[in-house]
Amino acid sequence: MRKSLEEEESVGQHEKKPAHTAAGGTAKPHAEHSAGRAEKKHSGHAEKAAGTAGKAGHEAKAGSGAVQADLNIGMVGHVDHGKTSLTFAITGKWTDTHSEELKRGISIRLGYADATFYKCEQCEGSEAYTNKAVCPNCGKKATLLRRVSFVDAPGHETLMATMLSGAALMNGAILVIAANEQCPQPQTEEHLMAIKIAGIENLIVAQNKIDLVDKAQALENGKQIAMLLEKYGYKNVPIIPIAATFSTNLDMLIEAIERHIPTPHFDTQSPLLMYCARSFDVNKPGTTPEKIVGGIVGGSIVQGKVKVGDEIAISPGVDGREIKTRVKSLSCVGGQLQEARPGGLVAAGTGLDPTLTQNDRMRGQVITNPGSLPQSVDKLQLQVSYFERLLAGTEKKIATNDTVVLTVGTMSVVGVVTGMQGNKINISLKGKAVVLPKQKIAISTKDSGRWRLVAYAVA
Ligand SMILES: Nc1nc2c(ncn2[C@@H]2O[C@H](COP(=O)(O)OP(=O)(O)OP(=O)(O)O)[C@@H](O)[C@H]2O)c(=O)[nH]1
Ligand SMILES: [Mg+2]
Ligand SMILES: [Zn+2]
Repeated sequence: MRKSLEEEESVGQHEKKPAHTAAGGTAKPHAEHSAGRAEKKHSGHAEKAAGTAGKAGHEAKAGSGAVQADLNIGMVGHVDHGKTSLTFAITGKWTDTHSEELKRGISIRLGYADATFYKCEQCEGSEAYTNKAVCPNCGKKATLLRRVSFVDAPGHETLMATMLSGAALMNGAILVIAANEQCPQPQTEEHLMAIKIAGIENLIVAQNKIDLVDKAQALENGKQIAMLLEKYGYKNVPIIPIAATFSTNLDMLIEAIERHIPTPHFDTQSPLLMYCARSFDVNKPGTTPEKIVGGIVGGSIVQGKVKVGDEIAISPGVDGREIKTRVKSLSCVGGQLQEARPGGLVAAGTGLDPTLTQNDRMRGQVITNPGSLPQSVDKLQLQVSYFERLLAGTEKKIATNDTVVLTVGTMSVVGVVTGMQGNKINISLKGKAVVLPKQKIAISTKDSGRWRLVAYAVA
């Protein structure tokens, strides 16, 4: 099994700055909430294993009425700009749970958390939008709008492969941009490129950390944001000023999500197509063989449906061979499901040897009904299109013999350029990938020791 890019990458040594405080800022909206935040942050640990499938079967009795989220919204943007803080403000879950993440203060893996949005019929304007069942303004019962899964991407430059993989699951995105820094920062732009490639049209900018800037700085930053959006062809994108750690303007953001990121119309009739973004083994060391639970694969269904008991094929599989297994359980954040549909994150318990699913080893795999997919390939010919960045670097074009990383769906696969004619390049992959017709492929090359997204191609 090929090593995931992430295993090859190491998170940089950059020590993350300690939490900024509102002390240095001008406005200090809702500063009184900050104490509670620190507390809640720790309660996040308890939810650790939970994730999407997590405690499959523990908290969820069969038929417990678990509701799968309607769609996934990505949290993207430069390192430290507040993606995880905003995910927490919206969902109440701190998604950095791994010891490395807590130690370094940066996100390393994709984080997952669900929120339910409501609208109060008594209140007007943005104030009517909330993530609470009871309106915080007037105390009346609010009407449920929908359930949303958030995919919290890491912003560190070495973790682009992880971010790209997450982008394949996103139906819309929130680009988090810190107002107290020049815009764009490198990953602000790179993440925007990535969601563009992933075909994400519905975008909102959360202009974060407004507690740390004055009005003039906020306006200047807003202009820079508008220029960036224009460059990538994003029109009518709402820019919502927020302070994630104080939940400032959270209602405005929820309103923007409800208005600008509609639930897509999913195709549930075609054969199953699910992208695996992570996988794990829920057995504790020393579990007796008869109690061992099969490997769990988590991700999102992009078309079709799956039921408990269905036979599934996992491609490209292990060592280039497709794997077939049966779905033993299905779950979402809220508990067990009998059937899963496109939209919010789900996890499937399978009959796989759990060692195969340890530590996200199945990330990038495509899950389908057996026989419904094109064969996986190890050679590709691609017509590439390059990006021209606002932040001009020493951009170099792809050349013969270059090593590249292709991201296809949630799969990152290393390849070597074996030949080229103009922008048409031939690539030999170090492994296999499932490439669907017209699928967009992100191409990264190594530049001064790190992978940079430079181009894309349409299969
Ligand atoms: N003052 C202030 N600080 C904030 C705000 N939002 C986030 N921060 C702080 O900024 C730092 C980074 O926040 P995170 O939420 O971890 O940022 P991130 O974008 O998830 O970072 P990566 O996942 O590593 O890319 C933390 O110390 C937060 O407390 C805000 O609105 N105001
Ligand atoms: Mg984070
Ligand atoms: Zn109300």
